Amino acid sequence: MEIIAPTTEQLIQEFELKIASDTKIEARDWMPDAYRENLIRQISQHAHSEVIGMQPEGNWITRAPSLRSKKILLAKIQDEGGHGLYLYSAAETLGMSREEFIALLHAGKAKYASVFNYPALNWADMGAIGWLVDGAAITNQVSLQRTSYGPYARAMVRICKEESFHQRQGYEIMWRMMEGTEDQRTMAQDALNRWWWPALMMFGPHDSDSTHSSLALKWKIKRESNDQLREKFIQKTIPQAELIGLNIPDPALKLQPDGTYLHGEINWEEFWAVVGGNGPCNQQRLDHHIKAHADGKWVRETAYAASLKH
Ligand code: BYC
Repeated sequence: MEIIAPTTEQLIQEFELKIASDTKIEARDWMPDAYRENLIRQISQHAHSEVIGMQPEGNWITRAPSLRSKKILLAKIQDEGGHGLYLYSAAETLGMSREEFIALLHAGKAKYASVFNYPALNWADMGAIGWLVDGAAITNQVSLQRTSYGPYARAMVRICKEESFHQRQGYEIMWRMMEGTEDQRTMAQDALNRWWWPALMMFGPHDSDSTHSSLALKWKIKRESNDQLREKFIQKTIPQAELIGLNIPDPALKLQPDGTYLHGEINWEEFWAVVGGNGPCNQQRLDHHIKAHADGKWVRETAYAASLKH
């Protein structure tokens, strides 16, 4: 019996039907090139963010104020490395290798979240990063658990469970500092002042300036838009700050009769400068990754040689 290959129109129709019925697209399924390319870009950049994001906190492991806080911070940073691994693996199912992703990162062609190009100056920053940066990340990633690409959606489920622990450990640091001395309260407020706006920038440009959103939303790669997710994060985080006596560093903040807050505008010039490679720590973060990758070459080679023996 002659097998007739489906036409491109039929393949597109089948793909669109799966998207419409919320059936996950799997690695071996046919998919439009633009869908594959957008996923490779977003997932690999997401993986880079997890791994580069280990640097600001990694710097504080040796200076944690107690054994308890050191153990928690170590576990948290190790989780971020694990998230990077799940995400590189999910991206590799789309036909590109980890080496290629890393080469693009080192060449400055692949992005990672702009927030990690700001310095972590003191212990209160560990609180602000966990509470705000992981808090923003979860808001986005809870939504991505329903992304249309199966391997990405499944990676998100585990990542979200771990991120929610990270958010709480950060909030606990802030809360303890707010219950401490005047100096500790000042440090906590200062950390919030420095991390609030970069955390809001994690959600990306306004929907009207977002290049990839319309296709990503149509194909359910993204389930909510940049502005919708940012708004969710702002509205849930302000009461958390108020509960422990912190002030959100936004003079335009105003409580509305319906219980929601009006807020000010992000400095988009700063956002695009950091995204474009000109943030306070861009060069340092990339140089560190390049060095760590080169230093780890013998480990990769040894692991590969060992794998051939079995
Ligand atoms: N930073 O069309 P748009 C973590 C770029 S880490 C830098 O809206 P998209 C953690 C964007 O890439 C979790 N670049 O893009 C780890 C695009 O440029 P390209 C991080 C940004 O993709 C350690 C251009 O601007 N989470 O939790 O539709 C310690 C136009 O943007 C940023 C994720 O990665 C930015 N903030 O939407 C602690 C979530 N925003 O690629 C914590 C997964 C935009 O054309 N990613 N750009 O050159 C996403 O959900 C989406 O990629 C974004 C952007 C919402 C970020």
